[in-house]
Amino acid sequence: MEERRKRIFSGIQPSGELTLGSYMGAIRNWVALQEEYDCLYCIVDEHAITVRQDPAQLRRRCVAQLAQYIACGLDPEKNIMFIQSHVPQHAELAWILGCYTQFGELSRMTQFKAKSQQHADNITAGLFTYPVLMAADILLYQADLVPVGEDQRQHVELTRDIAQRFNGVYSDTFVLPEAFIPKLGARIMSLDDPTAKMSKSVPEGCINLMDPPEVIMRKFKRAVTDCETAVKYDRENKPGISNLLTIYCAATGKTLAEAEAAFAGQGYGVFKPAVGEAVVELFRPIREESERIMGDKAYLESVYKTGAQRAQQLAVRTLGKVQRKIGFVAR
Ligand code: ATP
Ligand code: LTN
Repeated sequence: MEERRKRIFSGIQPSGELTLGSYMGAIRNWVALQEEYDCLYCIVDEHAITVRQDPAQLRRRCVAQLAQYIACGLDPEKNIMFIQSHVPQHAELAWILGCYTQFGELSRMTQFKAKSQQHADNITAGLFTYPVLMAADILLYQADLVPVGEDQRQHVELTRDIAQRFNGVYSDTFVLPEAFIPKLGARIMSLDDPTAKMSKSVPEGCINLMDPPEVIMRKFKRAVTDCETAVKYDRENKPGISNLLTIYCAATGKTLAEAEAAFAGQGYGVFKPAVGEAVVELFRPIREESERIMGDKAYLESVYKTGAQRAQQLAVRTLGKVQRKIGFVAR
């Protein structure tokens, strides 16, 4: 029998512009993995509405994000690329899995704690159960690997726990997924505050994939660092410079030792613009290609419609199996 190729699922919320963080932590690996795996790459609009979104912006960002995925090098022929809300099985499975998830487990999620502080006036049930929807995304497609940044590790672990629990009660149903986290760039820090994660919902200190070169250069020149001069990696004592070194190495393919040697004795005035230039060159073709693709709305529509159809074919199988196992009457 032909062996099934390993499957990958990942997604990003259209809750803001794609950032250097999401590129280094996630998308770069998606591109690298597309040759060897069967991949589904999603735009998770249902996750985005766990905090308030402007409807027109949300609609625009979903399509722009798809164009940016493609511009980053994801091939819609090789991968299934779609919008989460176009495949209703995600929400259906999430409801079921929510009945196999403990309140205590969700209360421990660090992203929930952080977001409920950020949105103290709007802590919704959706924000709380967000990780259950993420588990549904992953388990619906029997994904083996989930390429994400470090901040999502806890959610993937929870997904495993839910899957294992369900399998234990009803016999093997779900593949147990694993997080796939890059060695370099798994946690890019804010340029304004190198002790906080670079995050698209906090625009200060954030580099966007679509930022023009002069904006990228300005943000890097202003990046917060320490008041020494040596370009040396020391996460404890020099978090700003260490973050810039990580970005430089991830953008150029150099090792930390090579980068330190290249800037020995040169000071931050030379180093910071060099990091900016490396990122400008990395993003330039992506930005240009993305602008081109955005001009072809019919093409983008055909990609997300085909993607949703292909995804749904896989999703109905898992959902049907789950419904049977838990005792729902067949339709
Ligand atoms: P938000 O600010 O809305 O929480 P975000 O900027 O954290 O958004 P997400 O949509 O939550 O971005 O994340 C998209 C993907 O990029 C996830 O796999 C996440 O782990 C990864 N990622 C996000 N920020 C970073 C970062 N600073 N460094 C590395 N990976 C990141
Ligand atoms: N929670 C993720 C986005 C996300 C996701 C997923 C990632 C939603 N569903 C499934 C991987 C697999 C985040 O980036 N904040």
